[in-house]
Amino acid sequence: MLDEISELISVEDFPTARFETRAYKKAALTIATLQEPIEEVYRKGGLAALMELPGVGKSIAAFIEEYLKTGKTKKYDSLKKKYPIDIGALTSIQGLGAKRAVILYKKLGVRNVDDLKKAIEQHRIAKLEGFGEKSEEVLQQGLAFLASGSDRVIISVGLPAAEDLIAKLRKSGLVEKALVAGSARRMRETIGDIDILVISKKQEEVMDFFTKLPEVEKVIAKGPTRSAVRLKMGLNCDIRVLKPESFGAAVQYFTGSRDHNIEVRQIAIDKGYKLNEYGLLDKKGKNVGGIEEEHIYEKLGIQWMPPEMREARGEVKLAQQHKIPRLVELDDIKGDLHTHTKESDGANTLEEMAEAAMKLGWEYINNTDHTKSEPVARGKDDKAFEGILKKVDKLNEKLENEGKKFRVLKGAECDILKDGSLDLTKKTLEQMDCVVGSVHQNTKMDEKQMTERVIKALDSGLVNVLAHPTGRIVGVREPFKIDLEKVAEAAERNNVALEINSNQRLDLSDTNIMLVSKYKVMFAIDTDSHRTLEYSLMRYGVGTARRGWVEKERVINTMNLGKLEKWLDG
Ligand code: DGT
Ligand code: CA
Ligand code: CA
Ligand code: ZN
Repeated sequence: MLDEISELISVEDFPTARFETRAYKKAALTIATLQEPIEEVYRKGGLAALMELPGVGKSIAAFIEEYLKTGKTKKYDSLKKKYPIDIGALTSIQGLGAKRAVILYKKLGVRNVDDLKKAIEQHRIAKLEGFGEKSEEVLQQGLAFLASGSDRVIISVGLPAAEDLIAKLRKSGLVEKALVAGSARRMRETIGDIDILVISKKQEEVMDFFTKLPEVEKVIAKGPTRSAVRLKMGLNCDIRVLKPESFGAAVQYFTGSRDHNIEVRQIAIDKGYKLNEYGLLDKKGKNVGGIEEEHIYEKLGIQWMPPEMREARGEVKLAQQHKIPRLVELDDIKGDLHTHTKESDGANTLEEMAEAAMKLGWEYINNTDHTKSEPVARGKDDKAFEGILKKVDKLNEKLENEGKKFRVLKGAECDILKDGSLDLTKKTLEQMDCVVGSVHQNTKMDEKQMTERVIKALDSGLVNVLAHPTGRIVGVREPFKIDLEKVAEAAERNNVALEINSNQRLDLSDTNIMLVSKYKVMFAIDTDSHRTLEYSLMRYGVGTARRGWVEKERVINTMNLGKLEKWLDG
């Protein structure tokens, strides 16, 4: 509600509209990142406790109180009366901000995504003043992207949901084994449905238990060995109860991918076996598969490989030659080179970010607040960075005095401007340990321009990591056009690591990682955390790296601090 209000006020022009837009946005962020529900905060401390929250003043505290007491607010209702539009959904479309959404409502009566679709089909946006053919095309693309992503969810939402279900099954005491298979086990960037496999002697009880879980919205099918449900979170979930002697074959089969399975099955046939989800059958029809999927691969004379590799991209051939690489693992990660604090658009202080990283056993983080061309993210100029760098020094001193083996590196997430220049002076950047360069704005250039822009920044010799190299956000924003091979060449030449962003971007993607891996380029797997809780996203960056066959030696933040510093200086 706070977010929607912020969007709607942003189109108003009363004197304090800009101020209020920011205030509501900030309060929304605060509440979204609270460690406990807002109801709790209010129950324990009333209005006063609300007002102690960062970014919550008197009027927003009153607003929250009104909402908690009555379930609605006058402010929201009156704004919705004035603009009866689905502002959240409309502004999630790439190329459509609140101002233009309101114009579309006033001129064409567009209230929601469906209306927008119709307006585009009828070519009404192309004819609208201030929009035109190009705008219509951009919106059409935005819509297409929304549609293609709408029935899949990002791995960082899908996998935890699957793991919660697994935990409940294990706790029920009804199953001997339970695991997640399918695309979630392969760490695919989006998940179409969750596949769960269990071994149990109590088939019917398992199915009763599972279909009655509070997460279940409706039961699609229910049988003794297989059920399918619709979860409230918006995904379907398949569950299969298996016999122990089939488990290995079933895990192999249902982990997929389909194309990988086709290649494996061919090998089985060539060796005189029959392979299906029930077992690996020899010529006499005897199941020689086993309880673990390793047995299946072993019997077929091919090396077991991590699920992330099973996409029919050459891994089966490699496994036949017993040349499966040792991929980077979450445990190899020693720190995070892209993190934000309250100083710009993050939710935690530098101390809190450092403290949380230490708890994970990391040796360092790089403090990378935004630069001035990102005013929405409260980006900082050279002068402000002077202060930030001093703060980092001070914190490091304190940590050292406390005998903690942890270091905060001095950095910035420095905008790469339209012409390829950097958003801070050389003098400032040279004082930093690790500069992360990012393209955030003017992304609608052609491929040649964008490639030149990024290469110019890398050739400056001032950048250490190129953040989210294609600018995409999964399910939200398509990648911009850029020649990644040329960028990789420049990165190799300049000793710049390419980022694998673990946040909602997952950028580089698995296939792009493979594309640039032809070059001797290094990677940095970062969380781009805007709050301590987001450190937990690291596993998805690692998963994406593994899907791109990345080995530990290629990832700079698997190095210990001393080695990393040498690399950054080199
Ligand atoms: P998703 O759900 O779209 O994110 O992707 P998956 O890979 O989880 O696909 P899903 O849920 O349809 O099926 C799970 C696994 O079962 C799949 O990865 C491989 C296996 N599988 C399903 N259908 C077939 C098939 O027709 N042939 C073969 N060989 N395997 C299949
Ligand atoms: Ca699936
Ligand atoms: Ca499935
Ligand atoms: Zn960032």
